[in-house]
Amino acid sequence: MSSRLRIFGSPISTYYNKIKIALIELDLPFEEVPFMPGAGHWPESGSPSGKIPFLHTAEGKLYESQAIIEYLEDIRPQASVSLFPGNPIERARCRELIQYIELYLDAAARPVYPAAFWGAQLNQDVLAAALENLEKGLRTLGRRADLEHWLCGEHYTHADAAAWVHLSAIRRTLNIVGEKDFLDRHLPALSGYMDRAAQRPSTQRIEADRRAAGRALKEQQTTAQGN
Ligand SMILES: N[C@@H](CCC(=O)N[C@@H](CS)C(=O)NCC(=O)O)C(=O)O
Repeated sequence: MSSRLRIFGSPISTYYNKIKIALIELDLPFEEVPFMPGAGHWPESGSPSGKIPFLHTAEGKLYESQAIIEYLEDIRPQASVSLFPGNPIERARCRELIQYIELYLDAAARPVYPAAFWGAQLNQDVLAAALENLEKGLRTLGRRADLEHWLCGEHYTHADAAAWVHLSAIRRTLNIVGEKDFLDRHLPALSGYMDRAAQRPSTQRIEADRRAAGRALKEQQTTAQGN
């Protein structure tokens, strides 16, 4: 069991929230340390890649959200319920779904984020490529995920945490760039699934923190522009 876990990053980050959901669901006490990417070269960058999130533990530092998730599972309190299914083939399928979500959906949408969230000009070619890749990613996920329940079946897993953080960010992005119905058109069962995931206390906590951090960031930017 760990004595002290410190997660570095920001509640506006999808990968940070994937880990934060795991910490909450696995009942692991943790501390949040605000850290934005772009802090310079390693080691000032906080992580070797310069990306957030990363985790400091009493035993050492860890980078990359999936490696961190696996570590949290290894140290979780015995009384907590694992967020991986019990049997090996289902556990592997859960990891497979996380790969689909991160490699084929998050990575597909990311080129549009600067226009959606950071004030950059929207490039129509970039948007068209993102939509084409997202369509393929949604088709792939839909073939393997159980959208009528939790993605891996009866129980909530890390795949559901990954689905919420990335797909809700993709949904916000598509709304901003005028593609509001894209997800429903290409994966109709997703909407009911997302409504169900939104009810979960861990989802509600990360969403409240994300909105508060987003507001604080906007205020900071407005103040900086005024100076
Ligand atoms: N593969 C990494 C991805 C982390 C990632 O992309 N983080 C974003 C924030 S959500 C970031 O730091 N972006 C800034 C950058 O790429 O410089 C993980 O799983 O932890």
